[in-house]
Amino acid sequence: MFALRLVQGQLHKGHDPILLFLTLTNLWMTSMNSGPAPGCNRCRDIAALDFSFSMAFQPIYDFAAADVWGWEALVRGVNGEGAFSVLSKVTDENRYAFDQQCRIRAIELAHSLGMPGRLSINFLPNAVYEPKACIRATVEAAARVGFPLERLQFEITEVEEVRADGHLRRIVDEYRAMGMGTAVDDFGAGYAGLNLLIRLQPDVLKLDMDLIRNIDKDRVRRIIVAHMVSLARELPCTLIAEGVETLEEARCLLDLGITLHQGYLYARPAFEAIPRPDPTVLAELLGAFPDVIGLRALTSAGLGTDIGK
Ligand SMILES: [Ca+2]
Repeated sequence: MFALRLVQGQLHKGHDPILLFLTLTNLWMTSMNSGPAPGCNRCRDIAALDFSFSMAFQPIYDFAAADVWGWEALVRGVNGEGAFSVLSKVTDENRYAFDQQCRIRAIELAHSLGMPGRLSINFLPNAVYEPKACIRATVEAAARVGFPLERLQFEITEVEEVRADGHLRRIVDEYRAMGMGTAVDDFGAGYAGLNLLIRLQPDVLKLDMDLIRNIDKDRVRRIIVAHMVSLARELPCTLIAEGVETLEEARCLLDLGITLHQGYLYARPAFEAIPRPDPTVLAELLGAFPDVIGLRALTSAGLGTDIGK
């Protein structure tokens, strides 16, 4: 019903026909991908992981607040090896245990490092079967170390095929009710992002690095991202640009009104550490955009909409 209202809203408001086409395509794909939810048995059957791993953290900077907004936790080997060395060991059998251990490891590390802002954790949607039961270990880990649930965010992507039966939406609703945030990861990398946006109505959209790369030199990317800014304002939800690598890309994003940035330009992920963004880069950008501080982030309703949340 929400999706239908969204399409009606777009027609009514005369929105971008390309976006409308993509939305309709996604609705059709969603309707072709429905299926019954499996029962919740995995929670009682947690296999022990036969490998160890750790985490690196990368900051997300908030220009409107002139401060770090949060850090994304990224899987690493125990000696800092790349994510693939760990993810290649994840199977259907250990996926649930791995997802649980990722959350716990990220929360415990964030606490031990004295992380002051949000902790954003990548999430394996199909590793969660029954939202209330499967969040228990996460909530317990946060309570054990005193990490507030309101500072936790889960990033959802469609790397794996995601069930289209409302399962993910129930997870998002449960997490939201507990004060945690949800983000759609890699938004704009194919049609999957729109599918998730329609189904989940997340708090945050993370714009994929392919949209950000060379945005200053590419008119089409700028037009698409400008429309995403309008979309975020109307929904409403927060936009984060990920994969920002050059000052020119950062300036272009600030020009478009996107104030939350993540990428190598600011800081590379640091192994078992919470790096701060490069102060030279921040000084350069804040000097060029002095009015950005205090700008209202793209988080609140403003344009009047019948879409609803
Ligand atoms: Ca991510």
